[in-house]
Amino acid sequence: MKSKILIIGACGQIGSELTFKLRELYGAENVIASDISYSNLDIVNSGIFEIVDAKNYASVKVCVEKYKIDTVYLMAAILSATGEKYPMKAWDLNMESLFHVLNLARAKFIKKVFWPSSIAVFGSTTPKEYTPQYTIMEPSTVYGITKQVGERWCEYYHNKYGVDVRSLRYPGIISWKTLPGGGTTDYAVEIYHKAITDGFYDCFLKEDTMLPMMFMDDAIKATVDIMATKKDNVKIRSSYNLAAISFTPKEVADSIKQHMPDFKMTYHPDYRQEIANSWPKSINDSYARQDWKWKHQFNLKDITQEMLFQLNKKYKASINESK
Ligand code: AKB
Repeated sequence: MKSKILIIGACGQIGSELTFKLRELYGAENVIASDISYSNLDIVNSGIFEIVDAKNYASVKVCVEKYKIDTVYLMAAILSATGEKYPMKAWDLNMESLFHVLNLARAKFIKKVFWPSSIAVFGSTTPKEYTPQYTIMEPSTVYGITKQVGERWCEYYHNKYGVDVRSLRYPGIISWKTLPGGGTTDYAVEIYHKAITDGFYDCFLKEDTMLPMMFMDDAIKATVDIMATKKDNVKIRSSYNLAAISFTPKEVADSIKQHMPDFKMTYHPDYRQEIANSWPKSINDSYARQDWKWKHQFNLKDITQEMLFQLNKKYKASINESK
């Protein structure tokens, strides 16, 4: 029997692309997209879509039972920057949604769970370069705290109740289809949009702020791969370090200038600088590479080329549509 998949938070940056990929791989009829509102019409109109409130156990359970779901990807979350503005909202959404899904797995309504963690689990006392899987973790953001606590609960549910939960510590994710919302690494997506629309970007981080980053295609591949691999290969049940590349805002600006020599960038660091300062500069993901053969593909040059190409097409198409 084919697996039935539910994506919670399917309208978001990663959830939307994951939905498209899983439909391509497992058939549109087997992948149910859900979110709290109809905020992404490309997703809403692309297949089965349900309104699901991730904070409400009954809302999630009704959908799981309706479609006989066996696998849940829980992508709904409040990210680092928004989390600092609304700490209790971030705590409530990020933790309640995780418990609902873990409890559904514990009660055997579902068999498998994917839950994203983040480099935000690390803090200013963590070694910054090539940050190891097992190290000091003292996150300073509410988002980071929810991810660290969530990791502990995932491991606990696996060890105590046999829940098959799998997780990745995503770095900043760069993509062109859906905008990210409320993260500290969002500058690395906004910069490409602004380069095309304004030829100029005012960055909220300092020019030399090095952070771990990854192109969306690589992030989706990692997610699909860890979920598809044999149970025994998943040796870490908290969350795996995951890495591709690291760069600074200045390095992205320089790579854009290779294609658009007149592109200009200014820097006005805001409260997000402090968050970025507390995160690693680069990540050691050797366990993922060893356990389930993770390998990234895209470097900064590839990413810039693809982002500018796809966004140019997208903006031209929307101008033509409005004529
Ligand atoms: C954020 O910036 O909050 C996220 C993340 C690194 O988890 N993109």
